[in-house]
Amino acid sequence: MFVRPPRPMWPFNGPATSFWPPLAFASMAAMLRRQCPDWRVEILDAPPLEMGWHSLERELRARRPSVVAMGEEAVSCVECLRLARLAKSLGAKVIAGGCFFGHVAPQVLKTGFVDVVAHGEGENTIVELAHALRDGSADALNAVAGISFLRSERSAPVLGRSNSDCRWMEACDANHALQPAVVLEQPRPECEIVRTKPRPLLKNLDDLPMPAWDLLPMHRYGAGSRNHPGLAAIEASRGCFDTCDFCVLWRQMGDFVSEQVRPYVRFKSVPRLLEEIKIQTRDFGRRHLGWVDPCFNAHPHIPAELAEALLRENILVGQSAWVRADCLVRDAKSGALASMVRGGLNEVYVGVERPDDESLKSVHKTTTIPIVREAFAILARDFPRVFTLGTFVYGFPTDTPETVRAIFRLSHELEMNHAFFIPLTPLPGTPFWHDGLWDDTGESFRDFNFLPSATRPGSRRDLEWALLRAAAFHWTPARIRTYLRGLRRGGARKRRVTLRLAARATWFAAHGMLRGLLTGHRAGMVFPRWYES
Ligand code: B12
Repeated sequence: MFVRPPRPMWPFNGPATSFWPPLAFASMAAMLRRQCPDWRVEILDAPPLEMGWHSLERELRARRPSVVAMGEEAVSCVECLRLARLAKSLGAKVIAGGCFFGHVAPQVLKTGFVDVVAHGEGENTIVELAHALRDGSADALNAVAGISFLRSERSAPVLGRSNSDCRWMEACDANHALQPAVVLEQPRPECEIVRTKPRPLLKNLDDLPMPAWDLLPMHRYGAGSRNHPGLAAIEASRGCFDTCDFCVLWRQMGDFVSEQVRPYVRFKSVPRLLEEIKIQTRDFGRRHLGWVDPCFNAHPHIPAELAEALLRENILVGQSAWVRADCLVRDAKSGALASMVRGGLNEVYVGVERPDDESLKSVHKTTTIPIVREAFAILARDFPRVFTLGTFVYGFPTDTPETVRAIFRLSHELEMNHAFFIPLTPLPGTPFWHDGLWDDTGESFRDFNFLPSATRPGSRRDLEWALLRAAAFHWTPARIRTYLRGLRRGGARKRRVTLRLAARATWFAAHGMLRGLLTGHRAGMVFPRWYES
C-alpha cells in the first residue's frame, strides 16, 4: 500500500490545489500490477480525502497492509516518520523513496521505522523489491539495484519486529510509542548499512504502464478550484540537462556513470502522451494538466507536436508547466511556443534564480539574464493570456541585503505576473546539505518549505528583513506597471490567478514572515482543520 499521510499545505496554494495526484505512486502501482499480479496493490492518498491521522490509523488497522510504501518532500518528513511508526506497529514492512528519503538513507534506516530506502527511479526497483521482501533474505535484497537497507552481522536483513539479530532494532521495535528521538541510538557495530549498486534508468519511458489512476480518488483533485479545475498530474519527461547546485531534480533522475550522477533527460513519445491525456480527460474528467517535468520544454519538438495533436483531436485542456527561458526563446523562434499556447498552455513557471550572470554561473545554471529577459518579454508581448511566474533563490553565503534588493528589482523589470523568492534550502542530495542537519523527529525539516523565514537552518535575518522591507516599501514604476499589466491584459483567468497570488503573498508577508521575524515563530505551512481527525 502506497500511503500519502495527512500534512500541511503550502500557503500559496488553496485547499483545492494543494494536493496533486501522486504520480510516483500511480506509476509504481501500475508497474507492480503488471509485474507482480499476485500482490494486491493499493494507494491511500489521505490529503485529497481530507483524511486525518485518526481515520488513517483506523483505515490501516482495517486493511492491514503487509508493506507500506511512502515518499515525500523534506517538509513532510515528520508525517512520514509518524506513518512509518504506525505502519511498523501494525506489523508492516516500510519502504521509503523519492527525492528526499533517497538522500538520507542511513539516517532514515537508523530510526528503525523504515526497512528499505529506494534511491532514484522507482518502478523497476519496487517490483524487484516486492520479490525480495517475500524471499526475506539479505542476499535477495542485495541483488536489488538502487536500495539501502540494514544488514546484521549474521547477514540477515534487519526487517520487521521478529528479527532479533540486532539489539538496537529490538529497542526501536519495542518502543514504537516513544518519540524517535528517545529510542534512537547509533546502530550497534553488528548492523551495517548496505547500499546496493545504482539503479539503471528505464531506457524508454513509453515502456511504463499507464499510471494506475483508478487507484486514486481522481474526482477529488482540483475539486472546487476555479483556476485549476479537474487537476491532473502528468509527465512528458524525466530529468534535466542542467546541473544547478541547489536542485535535486537532475540528481534524482540522473544517470550513474563511474559512480557519479550525471544529468540526463528522457522523453515520452507524442502518441503515448496523447493516449494518457485522452484517458485522463475522457475517463477521469480532468480539465487542467499540471506537467510535473523539471523542464517541460527541454525537447524542441515534443511539446509542440503534442499540442498540435490535442488540437486535431479537439481536446481542450488547460496546462501549467515549469519551463526554461532559453528553450522558451528557442521555441518562440521556431513557432513551437505558439503551438503550445494554442494547445492549452496557460501558465508557465520559469526559474530565474539569480540577479546576474556571474552568480548564475557560480551556481552552475546555464541560462543568462538577457535570455531570461527576452523570454519574459516574448511572453508578455505575444502571449498575454499566459500567466507567468518566476522563481528566485537567495541566501547563498556571499549574498547581502543588496543582492536581495537586486533580485526584487529584477523580478519587476522582467514583466512577470508573480515572483517567488525561495531561500536557499540545504536539501539532502545537494552540496548544501550536511549530516549534522539530520533530525530524528523530522521537525526541523518543517523549515524546508521554500518559504522566506527566520527559523530555517542557516537563515539570515538581514536577508529576510531586506526582502520584507523591499516588499513593503520598494514601489518602483516597474513594479506598479507589472501589477497594472497583470490586471488589465490577459483575460479573466489570468486576472484571477494574479490577484489570488498577490493576496496570498501579502498575507504571508504581513502575517507569517513579519511575525516570524519579530517573534521567532516558524512562518509557513497551513495545517488543515482535518489534520488530526
Ligand atoms: C507536483 C509537485 C507539487 C504540487 C503537489 C504537491 C503534493 N504533495 O501533492 C505542489 C505544487 C502543490 C507542490 C508543493 C510543494 N512542493 Co512540490 N513538487 C511537485 C513536483 C513538480 C512533481 C512531483 C512528481 O509527481 N514527480 C513525478 C514522479 C514520477 O517523480 P518522483 O516523485 O521523483 O518519483 C519517482 C522517484 O523519485 C521514485 N520514488 C518517489 N517516491 C517513492 C517512494 C517509494 C517507496 C519508492 C520505491 C520510489 C519512489 O520513484 C518514482 C517513479 O520513478 C516535484 C518536482 C518533480 N518534478 O518531481 C516538486 C517537489 C517534490 N516539491 C518540492 C517542494 C519543496 C514543495 C514545497 C515544499 C514548496 C513548493 N511549492 O515548491 C510544497 C510542499 C507541498 C506540501 N503540502 O507538502 C521539492 C521537494 C524537494 C525536497 N527534497 O524536499 C520538489 C522536488 C521540487 C524542487 N524544486 O525541488 N509540489
